[in-house]
Amino acid sequence: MKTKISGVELRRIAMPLVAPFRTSFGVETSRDVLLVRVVTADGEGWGECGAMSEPRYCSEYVDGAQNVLRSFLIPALLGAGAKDGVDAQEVGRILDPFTGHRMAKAALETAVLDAQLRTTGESFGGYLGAARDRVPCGVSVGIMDTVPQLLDAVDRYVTEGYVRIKLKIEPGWDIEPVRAVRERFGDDLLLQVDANAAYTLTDAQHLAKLDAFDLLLIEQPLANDDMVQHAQLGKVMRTPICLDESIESAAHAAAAISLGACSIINVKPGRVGGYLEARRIHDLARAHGIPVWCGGMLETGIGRAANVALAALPGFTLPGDTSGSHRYFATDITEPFVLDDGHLDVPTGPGLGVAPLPDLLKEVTTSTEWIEL
Ligand code: SMG
Ligand code: MG
Repeated sequence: MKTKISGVELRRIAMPLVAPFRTSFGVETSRDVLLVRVVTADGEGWGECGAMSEPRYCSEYVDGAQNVLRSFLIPALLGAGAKDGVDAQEVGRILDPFTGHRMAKAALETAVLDAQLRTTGESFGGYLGAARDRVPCGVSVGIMDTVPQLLDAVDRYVTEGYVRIKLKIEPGWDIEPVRAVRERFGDDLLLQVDANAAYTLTDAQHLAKLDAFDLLLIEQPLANDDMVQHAQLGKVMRTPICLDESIESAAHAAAAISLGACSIINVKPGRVGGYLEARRIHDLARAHGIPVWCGGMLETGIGRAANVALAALPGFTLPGDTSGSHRYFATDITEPFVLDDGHLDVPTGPGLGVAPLPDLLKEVTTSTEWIEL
C-alpha cells in the first residue's frame, strides 16, 4: 500500500539511564535518541534510530544520522514518493544509492512502515510474521568495578524474572566474573557473554577458558571485519560464536554462515538497515538452521515495540536483549513495557501498537526539525 508522505519530523530526546552501562568501548549514562516521525495524508508513523552519541559501537552516531537523514535520505524519499506515495517495501531501494548509514535508514523505513500499518490496521508483529504473542526476555549486564557488585546486579535481574543473563566482558574482566556468576547462580542459569570486539585472535587460548562455563554463546569476540578470524576462533573454542557488529546485511550473514564464522546471529534491526532486512536475515538463518535472537541498543518504548514484534518470529529461538522499560529508564516515553514472568507481550494494536505519550515526550525533547519537499 502506497502512503503519501507530507513531511518528516526529526526529534531529539534526552533519556537518562537508571544506571551507567559500561561496555568494552565506553560508558553510557544517558541516551541521546533520535526519533523520526513521518506525517502522511492519513496519520503518522514513528521510528527510533539506534545510533549512540559517539561512533564507538559502530561508525554511526546520532548527529551524523540526523545529518544524513536531513541532507540525503529524507529528500530522496520525499522526491521518490512525491507523485504516488511509497510503500514501506520500496524505501530500502530508494535509499540504496546512499552507502552505509543503516541505522538512519532503518529509522526512516520503520516510521514509513508504522504509518502504513496504522492506516491498514495491521500490527508490526502480524506484518513481520510473528509466531507467538509474547517473547522471553534476557538482560545485558554491564562491566562493573567489582565482582560483588556484578553478583548483586545479576541477582536483582534474576529476581525480576529475566530468563537469560548476558555479561559484558573485556580483557581483564572475563573469566573471573563469568566463573563467579556461574558458581553463584548455578548451571541452570542461561548465561552468555558479549565482548564488543575487544579481543584479537591471539587471545584464542584465553577465550577458550570460557568453555568451562557452559555459555549459550560468546558474542562478537573479535573486530567487526574479522570474519575469517572468527571462523578460526570457532575451531579453537567450543562455546558457540555469535556475531553482532560484523553482520550489517543479509549478504554479510550469508558470508558468515558459509565461512563458518558464527553459529548464531544477533539481529539488530538498526545495524542491518531496518526490520525488512532483519527479517531477510531471519529467513536466511532459519533456512540454514542458524538460531537468531534480537539485540538491543537501549531503545525507548518505540524501538522496543518493534524489537519485541521481530523477536516473535519463529527463528528467534534464543531470548533477546528485549528488557523491560525500567531496565533502562525511570520513565519511558510510551506506556512502559513491563516483564510478566520473564516475558514481554507483543503489541497487537495497529503499527507499532504504542506511541509516545505527548506530555512525557515534550518533557524530554531537546530539539525538533521539520523537513518537507
Ligand atoms: O538494549 O538492552 C539493550 C542493550 C543490549 O548489550 C546490549 N547492546 O553490543 O549488544 C551490544 C550492545 C550494544 C549497545 S551498548 C551501549
Ligand atoms: Mg553485542
